[in-house]
Amino acid sequence: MSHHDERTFVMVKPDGVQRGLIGDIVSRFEDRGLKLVGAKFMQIDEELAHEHYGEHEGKPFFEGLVEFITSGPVFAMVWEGADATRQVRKMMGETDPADSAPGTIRGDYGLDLGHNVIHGSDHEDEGANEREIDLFFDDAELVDWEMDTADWVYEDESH
Ligand code: IDP
Ligand code: MG
Repeated sequence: MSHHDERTFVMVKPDGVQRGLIGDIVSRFEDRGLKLVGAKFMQIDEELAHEHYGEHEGKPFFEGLVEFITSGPVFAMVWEGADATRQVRKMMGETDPADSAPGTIRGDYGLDLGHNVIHGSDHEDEGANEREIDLFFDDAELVDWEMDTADWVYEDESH
């Protein structure tokens, strides 16, 4: 593996699951050339929600955020590829769907800040991707595999 092995944590939130957007969102990352290395359909409990969103504890929207993220199933994923964390954030759009460009996930599917369809690790928060992957996945749940199309996604051979 090489510089194409950056991994990031991504999650379809309860609103995205309820609205039937899992398939579309997975397709966007597949189409981009990213490699899926882990995925699970699960419900987040209170404790995990507090850990995952710990940086927002004390903010006025925190309790509502925890209530929302634990309110129904989510689809948690790990995607791998060159610059994966930043590229996924670009594909997601801004935190507020109202500020997100059409063509981004939040810009295409959301209208409301609290219900913004998707979570992705923040590339501006050093190590957030690895921390979040560890929080949601055991090592054994992540799959090492060769994606044959990588020869066409990347120009060089080092993947
Ligand atoms: P991010 O999801 O784009 O990384 P963060 O600032 O980390 O955005 O906030 C985490 C989540 O908390 C957001 O995705 C959004 O659902 C929710 N959130 C953030 N700020 C507000 C707010 O001011 N009001 C309500 N919900 C918010
Ligand atoms: Mg964030």
